Amino acid sequence: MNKIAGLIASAALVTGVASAASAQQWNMPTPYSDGVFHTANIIQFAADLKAATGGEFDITVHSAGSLFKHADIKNAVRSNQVQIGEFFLSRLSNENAAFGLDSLPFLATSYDDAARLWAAQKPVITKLLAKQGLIPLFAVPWPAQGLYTKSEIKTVGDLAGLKFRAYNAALETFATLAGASPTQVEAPDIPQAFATGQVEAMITSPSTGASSKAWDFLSHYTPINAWVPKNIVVVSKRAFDALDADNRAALLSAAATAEKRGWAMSKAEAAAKTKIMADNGIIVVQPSAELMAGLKKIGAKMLADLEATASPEAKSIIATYQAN
Ligand code: PCA
Repeated sequence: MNKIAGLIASAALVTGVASAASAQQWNMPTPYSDGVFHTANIIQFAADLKAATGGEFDITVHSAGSLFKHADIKNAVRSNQVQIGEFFLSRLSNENAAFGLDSLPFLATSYDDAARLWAAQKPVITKLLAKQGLIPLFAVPWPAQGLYTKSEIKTVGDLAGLKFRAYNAALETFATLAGASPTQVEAPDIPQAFATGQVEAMITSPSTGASSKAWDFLSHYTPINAWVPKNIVVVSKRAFDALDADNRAALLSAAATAEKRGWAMSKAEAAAKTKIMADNGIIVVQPSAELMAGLKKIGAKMLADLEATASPEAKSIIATYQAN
């Protein structure tokens, strides 16, 4: 019996099976821990949906990669092992660069940029995901990505040789071009990776810095605001099409509310979580002009490389984004 069949069987034992025709019991794997605002937003999304449908539409959230590992969540939805799931959108850049543009260094660095980029990206990736039987429901950005180290970083040269935690291909390239040595580590595994010396520096949001208690294993945070990447929630088209009209409307309405709430939560996070880090002893250093110039040069090279080789879809998103 696979994990889902087991879950369904045990749920059926508890509830005594039969339910009204419109009752829906969905499972939703997510990658990040319960303390992370994305997860809190999704738990609220599930609660809103349940309340709006008088308890009929019930989504069980399986956070922190507990049901499916992050790398497997998209395919779990695609293959209808679960109806809905969340993942870090730019992880799909290996399928098409269109998915990865929100992680391209210094292309979109503010929430306004991120909103414009998402407006350009959404119609294109909606088409790409439709080919896989997936429908995007909503996307929520992380706060802008900053630099975490064990000493002050004054120039790109100071990053040379550092063992660097990465979470996707773009960050791996960025770290490599900065002379560092990247290793992929999932967010819930960050404390362990630093504790064992597997990594010694990272780029992530103040949210993840605080949720992984960065003060336990490093000392400096430099808000370079390098990009504003997003999580996306997708639903299987088959599961969506099987919903009755009321449940479908309730799902779309809860998703629209969650998207709005998620962006607002994200905007409140950067300052609040930077303060928590400072309160716990992290030294917050404003980046030097020299560091920013060096990092932006790497970003410009990555954009030029991408424009030389990218898919037509990715190019069209960049053109739309830069025209607006
Ligand atoms: N936190 C996640 C993705 C981006 C972010 O801010 C992570 O570090 O894995």
